[in-house]
Amino acid sequence: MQGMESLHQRLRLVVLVATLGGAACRPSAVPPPQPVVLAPRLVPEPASTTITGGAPFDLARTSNIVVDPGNAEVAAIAEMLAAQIRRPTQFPILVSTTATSPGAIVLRLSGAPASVGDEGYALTVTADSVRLVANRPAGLFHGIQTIRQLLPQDIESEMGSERSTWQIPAQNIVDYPRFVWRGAMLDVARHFFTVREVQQYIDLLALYKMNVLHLHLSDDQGWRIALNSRPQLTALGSVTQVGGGQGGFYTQQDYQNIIRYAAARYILVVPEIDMPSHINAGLIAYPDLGCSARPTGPYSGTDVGWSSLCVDKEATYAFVDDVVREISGITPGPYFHIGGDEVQTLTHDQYVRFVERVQGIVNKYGKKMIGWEEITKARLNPTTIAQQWKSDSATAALASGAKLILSPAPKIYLDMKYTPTTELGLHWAAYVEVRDSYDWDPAAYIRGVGEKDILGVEAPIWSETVRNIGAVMYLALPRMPAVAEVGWTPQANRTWDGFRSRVASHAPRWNYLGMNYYHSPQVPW
Ligand code: TNX
Repeated sequence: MQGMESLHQRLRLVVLVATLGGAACRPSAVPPPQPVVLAPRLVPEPASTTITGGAPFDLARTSNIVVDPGNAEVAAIAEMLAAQIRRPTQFPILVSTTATSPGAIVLRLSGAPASVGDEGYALTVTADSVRLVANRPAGLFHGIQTIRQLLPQDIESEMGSERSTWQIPAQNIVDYPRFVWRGAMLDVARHFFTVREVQQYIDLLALYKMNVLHLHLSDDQGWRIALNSRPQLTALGSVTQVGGGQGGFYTQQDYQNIIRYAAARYILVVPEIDMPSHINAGLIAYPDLGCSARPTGPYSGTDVGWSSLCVDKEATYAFVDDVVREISGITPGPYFHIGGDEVQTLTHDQYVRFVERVQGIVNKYGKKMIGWEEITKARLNPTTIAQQWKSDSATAALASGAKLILSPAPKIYLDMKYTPTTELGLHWAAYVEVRDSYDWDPAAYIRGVGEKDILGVEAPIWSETVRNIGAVMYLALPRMPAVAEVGWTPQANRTWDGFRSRVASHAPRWNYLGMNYYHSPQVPW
C-alpha cells in the first residue's frame, strides 16, 4: 500500500508541477505540453516503481535491442521481444551487439542489484533508452513482460497498427517475486487438451510472470502420456474423457514440445500421475493391479475416489517404478507429483505405506516428491512438498521440514464457478469471484503456516466441465492474473482497488490475443 501511495503522490506531483508551470509563467500563452502520465497498469504490480517525470521513451523505427555478445540465451529473449514489437509497429527492430545507440532497448546480465535474485530485474526508462538488467535470464524474461505491458495495448496485435507513437513513461522499476512457486495446474485427463492448446495456456502464464505448469496427466477418465515400458496405458487408457469424447494422449515427442515451449518462457513443467486412487484409466491396461469396488473399463463420469491400485501387491510397485522412472527420465525439472488425493477404498495404514514406498521410488529416480495434502498422513522427507487444497491438515508436513504449496479451493480453484449463473465450472468449494482470488494473504491463510513454510501458490483448473482452451481462458481470466499478483507482489504493495483498475486495462490485450475472459462486474472494464 505504501508503494502505491507514494506512486500516486509522485503522479500527482508531476501533474501539479506541469500545471503550476503553465499557470505561473505563461498565463495567457498556449499551455506548455503536459508530460504524458499514464495510469499504472502492470500486473503483477512491481515491488518498487518510481515515476521520474522525465520525457517518455519513444520507440523509433531505428530502435534496436542491444545485448552483450556471446550469450545465446539472452539473444533468444531479445529476439522474442523484437518479434513481439515488429508485428504491430512494422519497425525492423534488430537484435544487435553493437554499443548502445539512442532509442535502444538494452538487455544485460550485469548491473542488477543482488537483491532481485534469480527471477527479478531492474528497468530504467528514460527518453533515450530502456535498460533492463537482471542476474539471470529468467529475470530478463520477466522484465520483457514488463516492457510489453508498459507499451500501448495494441503491442499485442498480430497485425499492423495505425498508431504512430509507441511511448513508455520514464520510470525506474526494481522488481522481484515474493514466492518462488507461482503455478498453474491444468487437468488434461478429464478432458484432453492438444499441445497447441497447452502452449496457448503457457503464453498466458508467461505474460503474468508465472513459472510452474503442473500437468495432471492421468485420472479415472484418461491416461494422457505414452510410456515405452507400458504401451497399453495409452493404447487402452486414453480413449475417452468426461462426457464420452475420444480423449487423446501426448507422445513423448509431444511432451518434449510442451516442456521446451514452457522452458523458453522460464516455466517449469511438473508431471502428475495420480495414485493410488484416480487410477481407473491405468487399470484398464492392468486390471490385475486394481482393488476397486467397480469393474474397470472406459469411464466418462465425474465421481472421485472409487478406484485404487492394490497397494499390497508387489506388481503394483513394479508398475509405479516403470511409470516414475520413465516420466522422470524425460522430465528435466526436479519434481514428480504423485497425486495421492481422495482415496476412499484403503485403510489409513495401507495409504501411508503406499505413499512412503512411492516417495522412495521418486527419490531413487532423482526427483523430489509432491503430493496433495493427504500425503501428510505419511512420514515425509524434508524435500517432499505437500500441496494444500481443502483443509489445514497440510500443516502436519511442516514437522518433517517439508514445504507447502497453497492451492486453497475457495480462493484459487479456477474451475469453481464465478457466480451461480456461470455456465462452466463446479461449485463444491465456493463461488469464486475475482476479488476472492485476489484478496487473501498466503502467509495469513492457515494458522501456523507462515511465509517461510510456503513455496508459493498454484491455481488448478480441473476439467470436468472444461472442454477446450476457450473455456480454460474464460475461467482463468481475470482470476489467473489475480493469483499471479498474490504470488509475485509484496503483500504491502497490493490493494484490490489498485488491482481491479489495472487488470481492467488488460482486457484489450486479451482481445488482441484471442483470449476469452469473464466480464466480472467487480472490474471497471
Ligand atoms: C477435487 S483437488 C479433486 C479433483 C477434482 C476437483 C474438482 C483434488 C486434489 N482432487 O479430483 O477434479 O476437486 O474441483
